[in-house]
Amino acid sequence: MEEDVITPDLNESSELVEVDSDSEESQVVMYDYLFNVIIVGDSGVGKTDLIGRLCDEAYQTKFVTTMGMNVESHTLCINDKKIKLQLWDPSGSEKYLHLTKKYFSNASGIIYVYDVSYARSFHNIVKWMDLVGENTDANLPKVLVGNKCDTGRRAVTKEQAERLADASGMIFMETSAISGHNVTQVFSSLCQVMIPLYDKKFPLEQ
Ligand SMILES: Nc1nc2c(ncn2[C@@H]2O[C@H](COP(=O)(O)OP(=O)(O)OP(=O)(O)O)[C@@H](O)[C@H]2O)c(=O)[nH]1
Ligand SMILES: [Mg+2]
Repeated sequence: MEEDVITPDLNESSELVEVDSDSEESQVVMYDYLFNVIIVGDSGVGKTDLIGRLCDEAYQTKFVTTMGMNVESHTLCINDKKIKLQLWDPSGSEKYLHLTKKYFSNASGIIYVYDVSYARSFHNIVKWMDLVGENTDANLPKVLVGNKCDTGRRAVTKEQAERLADASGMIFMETSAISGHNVTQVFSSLCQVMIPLYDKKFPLEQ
């Protein structure tokens, strides 16, 4: 039986208007870009915590595996432009892969996450790339993230990760969801690649 799938809003048009109905007085929020970003990687690498750190500046120490898919939104401001990110956070567990795959074709950008202290999660990035590659444009902007750089336990060197990132046209960064190190930078760097691609695809009329 098919599982319910939330369909991402794909209308990435500029100057969109969002009504925030959760606030006491509904307020109109303007943004210039809307991007769907999917964050993938093995279970336990810290995908949900990276999003939590970005959106709430909070960190959850207890591991609660994502059931299926979460979605959060967050707005960044870059060069006076408001960029709304819809952050799709699938479980890394194999049992949800059939569900996760349905979202790839709607992505504007991909973040691949591994755990710097766990080599297997790095080696599995290639599997995640194959899975994403089957369902997306090869030129999709992407970032490779080595999370948990705070642990002091290193099983993957920066050089290994840089080699993979260079060979696959990805930006590479190490992060910590605990300290917040590089977390905002990951998302803003991805935006810096997504924005010119979007502007080229949908040029403003003169
Ligand atoms: N030391 C350290 N631990 C982290 C960091 N980020 C996440 N963790 C821990 O790693 C565990 C898993 O984090 P999650 O964010 O739930 O992992 P996930 O990738 O979303 O896992 P799934 O939802 O199962 O796919 C939790 O116990 C977190 O506390 C980090 O930067 N440093
Ligand atoms: Mg999760």
